Amino acid sequence: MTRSEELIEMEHQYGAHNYHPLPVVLNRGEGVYLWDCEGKKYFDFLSAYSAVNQGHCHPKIIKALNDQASTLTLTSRAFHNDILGDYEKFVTDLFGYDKVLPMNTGVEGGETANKLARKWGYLKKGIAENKARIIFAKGNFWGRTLAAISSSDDPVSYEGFGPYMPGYDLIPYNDLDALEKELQDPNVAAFMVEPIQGEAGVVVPHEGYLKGVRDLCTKYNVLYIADEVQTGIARTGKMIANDYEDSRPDILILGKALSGGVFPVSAVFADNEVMMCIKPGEHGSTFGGNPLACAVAKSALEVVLEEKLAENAFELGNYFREQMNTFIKECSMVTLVRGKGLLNAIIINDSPDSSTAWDICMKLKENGLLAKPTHGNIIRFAPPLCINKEELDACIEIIKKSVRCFE
Ligand code: IF1
Repeated sequence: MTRSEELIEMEHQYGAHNYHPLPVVLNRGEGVYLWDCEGKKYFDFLSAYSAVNQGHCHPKIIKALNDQASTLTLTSRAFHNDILGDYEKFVTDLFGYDKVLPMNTGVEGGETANKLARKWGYLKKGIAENKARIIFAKGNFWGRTLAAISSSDDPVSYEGFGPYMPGYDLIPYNDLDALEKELQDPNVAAFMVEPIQGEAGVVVPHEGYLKGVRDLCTKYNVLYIADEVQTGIARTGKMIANDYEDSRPDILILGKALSGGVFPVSAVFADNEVMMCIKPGEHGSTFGGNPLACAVAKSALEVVLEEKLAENAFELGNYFREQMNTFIKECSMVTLVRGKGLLNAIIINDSPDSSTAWDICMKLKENGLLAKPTHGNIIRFAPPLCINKEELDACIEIIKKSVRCFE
């Protein structure tokens, strides 16, 4: 039995079975590369679901981690610390909001945004107590909490976990008419949506959708909450995906690559009119805004800026889709490639409940590239944004070679 097999067995025996990972056991990461316990090297084409945009174990981020970890890691918010204020100024300047509420995971960011929206609905919009509604798009994914699954239309997410959060309703994604119809209800406090739906299979809305959302939310005095946990931090070729259109969200949620995958860090941004609706003691978390998280996140953002990762993602993303579209013309196994920047996916020409996408990912693994199917017959391709053209060309060849095995 190899070390990897031993470790998989231990996870099976002693760990909850809440995942079905690809059978690979990684023990080292550097830049765009991962290694397994037997020393095999892989290109990482998932980036921990866009949390490792800066590349694995980036030296600048690891230095920030080590320096702060040996100085002061956690004070709780019962006291101030000398890192938080500087970090809050840095990120609110960078993303252009009055204030930030620091949390830890993406779903905590979503929960925070929902609480802010409801509170604003009651205090500012005048919605009657406990009547606030939040609208979501079908196909959304923002985490695993009871509130998050209450807004899901994926039975795998919500079945068996009821009863569900009241005041949540769904409309079709990328449908401005459906949105306008819902927003006419004065009880609607917010519309929460991903600018590109990640888990749904990298679903890119039509050009102008985000601007349309912005304008409708303004027209009906509804808060536009943008969930950029997966699309943010340069992944789509802009610092946030909403930068592609004139669609500034009222509440912006960031997570994942906010820390470069080194530490759980999320953040909720809003201007004073919204953010000041939450008073001392009404929200927070033990680790929210801890010095270690702030030091890591600030260095992770500096890496994005210094290494121009958004520009690289924009340029190499276009190149990747061009190359894959050429490949599709000669390969019947793939029907479509879609995405923005270096958040892309291919649609496999087989039924969603076939094992083909999984089998292709197993072949990719054999050929030295790690990716994982999202829903059914869709494979997401999201390498670290520090990838260069030579590395991307090598990955494109691996993808073509692997897919051809199933023709
Ligand atoms: C897992 C999926 C992706 C997210 C968006 C909020 C969150 C996520 C747009 C919550 C998290 C993660 C969760 C992770 C796998 C991954 C995922 F497959 F689950 F759906 F990326 F698509 N908003 N997505 O994508 O952030 O609380 O996880 O920090 O659950 O294994 P989180």
